[in-house]
Amino acid sequence: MKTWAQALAGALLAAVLHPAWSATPEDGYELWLRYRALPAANQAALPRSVVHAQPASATLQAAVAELRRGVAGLGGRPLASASKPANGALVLATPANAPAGLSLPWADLGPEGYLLRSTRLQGRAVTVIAANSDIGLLYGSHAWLRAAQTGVDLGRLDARSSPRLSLRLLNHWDNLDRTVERGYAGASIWDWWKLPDIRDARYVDYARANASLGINGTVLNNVNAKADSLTAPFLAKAAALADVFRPHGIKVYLSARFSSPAELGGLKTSDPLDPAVRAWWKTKAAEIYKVIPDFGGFLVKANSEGQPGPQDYGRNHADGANMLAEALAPHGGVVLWRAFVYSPDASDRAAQGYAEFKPLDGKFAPNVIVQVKNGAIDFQPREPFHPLFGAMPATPLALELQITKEYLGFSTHLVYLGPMFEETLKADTRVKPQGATVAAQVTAMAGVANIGTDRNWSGSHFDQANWYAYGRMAWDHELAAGDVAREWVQQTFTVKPPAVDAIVAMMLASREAAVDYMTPLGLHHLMGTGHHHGPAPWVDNLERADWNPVYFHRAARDGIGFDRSPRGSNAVAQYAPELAQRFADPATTPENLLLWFHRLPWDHRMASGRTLWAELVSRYDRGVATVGDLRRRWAALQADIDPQRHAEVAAYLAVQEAEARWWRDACVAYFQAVSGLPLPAGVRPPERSLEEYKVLQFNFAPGRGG
Ligand code: GCV
Repeated sequence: MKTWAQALAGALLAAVLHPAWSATPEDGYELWLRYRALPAANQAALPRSVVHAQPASATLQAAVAELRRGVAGLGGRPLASASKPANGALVLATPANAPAGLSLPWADLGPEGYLLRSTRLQGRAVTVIAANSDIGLLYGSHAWLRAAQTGVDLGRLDARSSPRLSLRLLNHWDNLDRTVERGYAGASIWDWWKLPDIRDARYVDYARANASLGINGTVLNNVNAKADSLTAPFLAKAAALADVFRPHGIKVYLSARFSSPAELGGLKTSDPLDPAVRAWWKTKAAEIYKVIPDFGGFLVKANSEGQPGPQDYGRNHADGANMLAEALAPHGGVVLWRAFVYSPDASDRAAQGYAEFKPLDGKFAPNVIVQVKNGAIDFQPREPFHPLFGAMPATPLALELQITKEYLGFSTHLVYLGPMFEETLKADTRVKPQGATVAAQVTAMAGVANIGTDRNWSGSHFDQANWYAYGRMAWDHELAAGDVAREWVQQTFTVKPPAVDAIVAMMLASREAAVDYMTPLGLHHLMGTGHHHGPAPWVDNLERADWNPVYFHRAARDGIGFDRSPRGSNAVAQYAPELAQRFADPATTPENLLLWFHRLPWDHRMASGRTLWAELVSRYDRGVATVGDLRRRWAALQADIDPQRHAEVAAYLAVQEAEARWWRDACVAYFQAVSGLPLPAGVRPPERSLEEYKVLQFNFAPGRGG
């Protein structure tokens, strides 16, 4: 297997020898805000002036600055501020400063929505960007620039968009020493040592990129939180970041360590029902709002994976969350309380979040939002949606997605997560006869960020697409993953239609490929201990049963899979009756979730006519074959992509193909050993013996849990 360095060196050498190398190198820093020159024919439609309110607020200034930057890049022309519309002008309008003669459906736009319309105003042909607020104008300006970059006819605009969710957040798992838990893109972008005095220019670009998607909040520090993040020096640093982000509509939040009253305040306890503890949090909240007047609130991981929480004092999650909510309420802050919990003695880890939280429905204060991961285990390549969605009608819920690819090949594997996000958002919980998607059950979304100090921000060029897709879908959950991929490619790589089609097709194939070569047919949690990279289905020696892959796949001579039907853990009963019934029977369970819900004999007959064993092997093979195909398709795009990024992606795809084979070979070797079955006819035997895969060791930084 080639190392990363060998693969990159090979690709760079190949690229140096290639004649197309005279093109300008790009390093990915600009993300999807590149604003490269439009074809001459499209440049004619670009404006020369922009009409806006004066004096402009900081947010309106950010909008105008972005438009200027965009028009300069797209058309090589300056964009002058004007007080009256000229032909071809952009007009930024709110009800307070709408030019005479402009009548618009303001009420439909809501507080953050925008409208783009080509129209005539005072006898001139103009484009109106309208909103009820300056932040709406900023979002509208980014939308106009997106339209310009993706080839939309700028002379015939008529679009309107408002977010359904009022909180669209990033969660950074960034530690105060600048390491990042599950981060694969360098160090934390928050340079805590230099803050608050030094405000890196990158913070502004971070805010611009997020505002372009509509992300409006960011949790700065890891949910495995240190109490120090709530001390005065760190609050000053967070306040400096809040100042940078504010014009772009982004509020700062902090992860709060539940035991802070004892750790920082010297109290004897952090019991949420203790009056001194409650008073401590109220004082702390007042201190925070003094330096960050628009502070968003706290994110809390409590009584999960060793973190402190209310259960340490015999209290429940609602007691803990409500205490914090009480402290934040006078200031308008919220508590995002995570439902990611599991204890060592549970018979089925997947059932535990529901078991602990469902009985608390309706018991949370109004400014508490319970934050639930998309699935009940932990960001696996495929999980059914978490049964808490739809099960807590009296509690606001946030959907937590993981943008960083902890279980999907880190940053070296090309895995576009748009289809996975779409799968969860559009999953029908069946809690209402007419249907009720997961998206309809939530009031907020949180994405675990994949951003770091790497020049390309996300550790790989294609991982930028996952940040992009998360933000776009948090704004509009009805977007299709393919459409989002298309606009990302057009802004990030090229607008040439055949190349765009080819890259979008690669992206759309990539997630299913990863499921196939890692955990097909509903298998889950087969990865290496701690670091979570690569296959280790044989692991059975960890201190907690539910950290071991063998706990999850239960493979033996007689079959494979986790029985969550009524004959097993009965976790299916946590879903609405219609789904519970569907998932209880292997015949009506979707095949891509079969072994999540059922333990079946190896000769179980699949829809393809193959046995389960033969189907499993064929899925592993299909995954590897698809990655090989991605590599070939990317190689054929060499003339369409700037050389630096083409070479870097090619090098990463080489790593991905080698690691897909590793996953496939190690898993096939292991499952063959436990099943005792011969390989299906014509199937390639694993390259190495099972023992060789088992002894591979990696010295990555240790992670938590299994
Ligand atoms: C922040 C998984 C990850 C942990 C992470 C945890 C969580 O267990 O492996 O690194 O911790 O999820 O979401 O809290």
